Amino acid sequence: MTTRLTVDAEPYEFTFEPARTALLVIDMQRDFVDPGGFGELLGNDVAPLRRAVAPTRRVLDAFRRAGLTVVHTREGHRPDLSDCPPSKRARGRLPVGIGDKGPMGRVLVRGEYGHDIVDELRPRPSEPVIDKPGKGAFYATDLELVLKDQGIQSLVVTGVTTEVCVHTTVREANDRGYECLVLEDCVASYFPAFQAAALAMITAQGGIFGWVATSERLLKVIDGLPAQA
Ligand code: C5J
Repeated sequence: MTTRLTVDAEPYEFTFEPARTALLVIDMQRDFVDPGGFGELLGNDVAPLRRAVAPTRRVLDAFRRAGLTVVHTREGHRPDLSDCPPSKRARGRLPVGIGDKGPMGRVLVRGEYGHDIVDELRPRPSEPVIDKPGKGAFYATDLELVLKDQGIQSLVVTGVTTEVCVHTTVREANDRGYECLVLEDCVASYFPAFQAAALAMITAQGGIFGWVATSERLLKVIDGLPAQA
């Protein structure tokens, strides 16, 4: 029998089949979330992003306990920067920018300490990690193939930043037919006004890009699933 669950969400309830749902953890990398990373080099206070770590960990634990699919993403580039558009590297005119040596290694470069995911959300070996050169997790990656192979239809979306990589990915997913539930306390922006506007844009016009709920509302239903070994 197919299990379907319903979460109290905006603009109306979100219904999903757990076996066909993946938790997507977007770019919870030290470079965005921790002091000394790219986010701070851009002049941001990283505290609002750090606040998303604990609720995301609770959702991650619930998905793992129920044996559901988890996929992580990381934004970054090859060490030779051959997949980094010069326009992206030049933007911001930063004294220390993409590819340069920062306090946590070369900024947004794969294999560097800052590029990796924060310890609290470290992926398990069974959880795919999608390395992406852009903002959207579908662009120039095999995310769609990974999701298709696992029969995924719905995405529970967490990560940073809400108005940049989360939004771009939700828009890409929406155009590919995925149903997206964005967890408002598990996504974060350096800018409170952008956080509010980005979430409002998702649920406007009857949920033009998807649904929004708190992690507490989702956990209420996920925690009712039997634990897997
Ligand atoms: C940004 C991201 N903001 N992960 N990346 O450059 O949102």
